[in-house]
Amino acid sequence: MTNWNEIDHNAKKWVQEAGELIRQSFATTLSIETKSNPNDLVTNIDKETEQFLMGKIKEVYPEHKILGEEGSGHDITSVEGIIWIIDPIDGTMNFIHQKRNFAISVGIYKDGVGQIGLIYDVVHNELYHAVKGQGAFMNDVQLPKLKETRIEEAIISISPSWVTENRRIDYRILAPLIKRIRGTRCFGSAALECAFVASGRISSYITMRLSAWDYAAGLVLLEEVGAVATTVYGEPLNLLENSSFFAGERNVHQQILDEYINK
Ligand code: 2AM
Ligand code: CA
Ligand code: CA
Ligand code: CA
Repeated sequence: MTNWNEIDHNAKKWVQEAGELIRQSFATTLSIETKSNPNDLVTNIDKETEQFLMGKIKEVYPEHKILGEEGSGHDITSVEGIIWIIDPIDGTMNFIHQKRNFAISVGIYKDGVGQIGLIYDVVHNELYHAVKGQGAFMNDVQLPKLKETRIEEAIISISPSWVTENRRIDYRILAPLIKRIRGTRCFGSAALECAFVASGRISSYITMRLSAWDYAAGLVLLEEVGAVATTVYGEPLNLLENSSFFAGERNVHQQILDEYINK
């Protein structure tokens, strides 16, 4: 039998230790490299944080699989078994330029179903945490189920990239929605944006480009507060494929699909 309480306890401890290492790194000089394009960045701290977490997991749970943005498990082809899905620093550009608005994200899945989600806002020392069936929490204070929101009152997190000309979506689809809602935000960390939807700080988060490590932890939080997450077209998410991502309070999510995206 899997001891989920023990896994949860260890995961929380390791994420907090990793956060302390990141805080200590503020005093050092970062080594910065680019990945797929000049704005797609990675630092030595991203890599070291993933290595730190991987080392802990492998030592205690050698039978678990690990999928991490900075190199672990990119050859995984099945979601069978227990998989730790890790983004060591989500919001690397913010980490480099702002030293805030980034998070460590760890989702733990069994046979493709999210069991534990941890999103640690390292600088604010805010730990978002959810266990399937047991609710979602921020620093151990339970997050209430989301209240029904109307489009007119919605604050939506979206990058201006998706409402100006771009390669992934016709900007005329979402631009009219942006005019109708109460306001937009763009935080630049998918994990934090998921945590903000789950904690009711924003009503929805829409992006055209995410991988499993960006949202794996967020999904567990979102489900525990009754929110919904799909691709931008309302399709189920697939942990093994990159896709668009659309999370929101249930009512707003449905209304946006019906009135803007799939109309
Ligand atoms: P990252 O910082 O871990 O790379 C930025 O808008 C958000 O999108 C971040 O959560 C970022 O994660 C994620 N993202 C996903 N794919 C990206 C890409 N190719 N380039 C930059 N950010 C990306
Ligand atoms: Ca990245
Ligand atoms: Ca990420
Ligand atoms: Ca990252």
